[in-house]
Amino acid sequence: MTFSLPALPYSANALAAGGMSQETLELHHGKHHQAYVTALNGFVEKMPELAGKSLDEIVLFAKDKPDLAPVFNNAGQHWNHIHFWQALNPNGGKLPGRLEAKIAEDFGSVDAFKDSFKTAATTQFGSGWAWLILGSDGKLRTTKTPNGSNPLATGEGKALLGLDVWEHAYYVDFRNRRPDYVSNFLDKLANYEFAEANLG
Ligand code: MN3
Repeated sequence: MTFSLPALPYSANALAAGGMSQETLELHHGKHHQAYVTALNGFVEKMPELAGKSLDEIVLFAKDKPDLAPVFNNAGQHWNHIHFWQALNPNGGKLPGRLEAKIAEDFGSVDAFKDSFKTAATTQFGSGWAWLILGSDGKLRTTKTPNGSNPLATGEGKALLGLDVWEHAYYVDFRNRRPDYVSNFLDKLANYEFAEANLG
């Protein structure tokens, strides 16, 4: 199976008013994400053990295998970015009722959830991701993963909402101010309808 770059579900300038510029989106989607897809397809072409596997299957097959680290990193980053484009919304930041009630139940309040997510996102040292996940115990929690890893690979739970905290995601718009990028996401760009749909 070869993989392809999905189209953005909105125009490249659709998030600018919400704080994510067209320059960031064009670079991030057209260059960074495309590079992960190209590298992954290169591995699939030359490695028979990857042939016919879905993206999820490649992530799970390559994890924890040191000699397959480049495969894992690029497959994981393809998986993560497919999620990420859907986790953004030009009219984001508004919590639908079912998710809001579940967040209130499991975190105590929406503010407590946001604080928890911000802590995960800002304490991820170096490149990685912050996530809202649904654990196998049925509870929501936040977590973080380094580099190209994700909740599928760690087995921690189902990814509901993920935020890219690699510098390429925010340096054009927020320079070194990762905390501001995270707060802006939670308040203006987060697609909580997508997160709620992922609850199942
Ligand atoms: Mn990225």
